[in-house]
Amino acid sequence: MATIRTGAQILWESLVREGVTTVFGYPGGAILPAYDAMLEYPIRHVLVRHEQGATHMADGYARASGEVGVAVATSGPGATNMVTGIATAMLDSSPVVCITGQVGSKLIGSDAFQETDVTGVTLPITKHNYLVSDVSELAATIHEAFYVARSGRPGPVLVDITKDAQQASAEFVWDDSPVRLRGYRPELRATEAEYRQAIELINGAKRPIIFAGHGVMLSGATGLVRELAERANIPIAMTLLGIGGFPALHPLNLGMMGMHGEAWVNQAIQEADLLLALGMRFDDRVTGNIRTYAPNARKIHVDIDPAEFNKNVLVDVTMAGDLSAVLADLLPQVERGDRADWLSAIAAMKGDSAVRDVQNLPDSGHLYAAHVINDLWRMTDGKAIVVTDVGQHQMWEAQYYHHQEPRSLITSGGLGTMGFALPAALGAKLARPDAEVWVIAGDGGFQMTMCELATIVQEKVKVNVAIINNGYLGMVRQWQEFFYERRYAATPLLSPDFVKLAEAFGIRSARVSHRQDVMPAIEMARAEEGAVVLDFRVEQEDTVYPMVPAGADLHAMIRRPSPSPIVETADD
Ligand SMILES: Cc1cc2nc3c(=O)[nH]c(=O)nc-3n(C[C@H](O)[C@H](O)[C@H](O)COP(=O)(O)OP(=O)(O)OC[C@H]3O[C@@H](n4cnc5c(N)ncnc54)[C@H](O)[C@@H]3O)c2cc1C
Ligand SMILES: Cc1ncc(C[n+]2csc(CCOP(=O)(O)OP(=O)(O)O)c2C)c(N)n1
Ligand SMILES: [Mg+2]
Repeated sequence: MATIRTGAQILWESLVREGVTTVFGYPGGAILPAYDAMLEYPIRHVLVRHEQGATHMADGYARASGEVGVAVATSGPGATNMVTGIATAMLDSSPVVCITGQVGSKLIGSDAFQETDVTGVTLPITKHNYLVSDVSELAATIHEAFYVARSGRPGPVLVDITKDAQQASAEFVWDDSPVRLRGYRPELRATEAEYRQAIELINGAKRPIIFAGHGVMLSGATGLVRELAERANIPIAMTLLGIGGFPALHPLNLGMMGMHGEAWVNQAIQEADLLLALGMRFDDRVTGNIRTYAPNARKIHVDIDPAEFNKNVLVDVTMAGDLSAVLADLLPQVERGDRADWLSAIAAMKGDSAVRDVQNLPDSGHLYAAHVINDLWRMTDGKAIVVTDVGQHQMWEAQYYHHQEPRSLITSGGLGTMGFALPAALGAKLARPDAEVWVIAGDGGFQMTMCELATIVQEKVKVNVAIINNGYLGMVRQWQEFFYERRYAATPLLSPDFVKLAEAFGIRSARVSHRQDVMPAIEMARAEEGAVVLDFRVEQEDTVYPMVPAGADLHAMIRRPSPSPIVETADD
């Protein structure tokens, strides 16, 4: 017997069959039929305070769990508010499906109330998008949207559904057989010749480095990467988004590469004879000047998206395919290695780095962001999910929180979206309710999406928030310090009293200005049942070191002066 459903019911029926249990959204006229039908389905709807928050929550949910995150909005302003979140997911290959309502199909093109051509607007920032105006196509479109979002290189997909398609009825037919799309081949395989070349280069290399990128996590390849590194004794460096793909405290782990990477990592890259790049895309934050990048190294690039090959860096061997599949085939042919000379040469490159580390400076009583983050790392045993915002605090997090687990650092890398952290953390916590989740945000970025504190309270979500409050748009101030003669145009930042603000939301809060108060505050936050906001008043003009100026040679890093001058804090 035919099962007749409205489009609105078909939408939820299809989402449930795709395994969706939670959606993040905000209602409005063009999506009202869908919201009305939602009440009949086993779906948790999280009412956000701004649709940007919904997309970041869906993104955080996806990054924490590996499942597709779902965001819902109405037409026009609801949909356009999603744009930043969609672009954020696109640049970091995060699988998100956005559902938007659209005006009735007969009104399209008439500048109807709240009409925006959202498929047009989001065309360049989605992996794919759809406009559905025929109810009979809805179920198959949702199935296809999830397939596109999660297959191959993941990414955001938007499905815009006209109001009449939500209201009309059709037979519900669910076909969950594998989707085949003309021109879309996510299951590429490297050739035999490429395997042979790669093996020859790996086994013959004297100074190799493995690059672990975000693809390690997306592919679930952490175990295989570790096997490879340990078998061949090859040190590993990580991109920002690759952090967690290899245990931070493992002896072969070098740390982060690139603009704010460890000095010895960048130096080692410049001296390496082989780079084995796994699921990373040679972002400009990673390479610095391409012309002088890793001049002595042969390069092997493994990636699921062949569009990344030779895009930024010319390589010797390309290997298309899912990283886990490629490594599984490669591993048996990799010879056991020693490479003790190379490892000790890199150890020597560390030189006086420890002396320059803020952690090792004499305690002046001043509070540095590094202290806060390092204490948080120690107290959570490196096992929390940390969701960062964008700026100096983000880089210090990467340097001072030593992630042992995959998917435990969630951060906006490619788009660098301020305002990401708080909503993304809410999404991460709902995806992994048993995990301890911390937000590390700047005083600037926190203010961009702090309205989601209300969502956190309404949904009773336990996340802890550490605001690294330096009174500046710190990362921009740092660029002004280095490259604009300290002309601080529009970077000093007035903030509300974050403690009172949190209290207005019904959230417990505390201000911390001294180093000895950091741990007790973290302890308080961890013990509290509900969310907690901590306002850490840190050194105002501290700087992220090392820094490779944009476009400079990777080895031309600006280093922390040694010993570092201590400057005044906000409290002095
Ligand atoms: C203020 C700021 C400073 C920054 N500084 C640095 C820095 O110093 N160092 C740094 O590293 N980054 C830095 N970044 C981040 C940087 O901009 C990039 O986001 C980051 O380097 C990208 O890392 P990635 O290539 O590993 O990940 P992505 O950009 O997510 O790329 C992942 C790659 O993996 C591939 N992939 C996906 N799935 C699979 C699979 N199953 N199998 C194989 N391949 C797969 C994809 O096709 C893609 O090529 C900074 C960002 C900001 C905002
Ligand atoms: C939405 C958005 N607008 C502007 C920027 C440019 N930007 C990058 S870092 C930064 C400063 C961030 O300040 P804050 O949140 O206080 O963090 P801090 O650097 O001080 O740790 C700015 C303005 C951005 N990344 N995102
Ligand atoms: Mg700041």
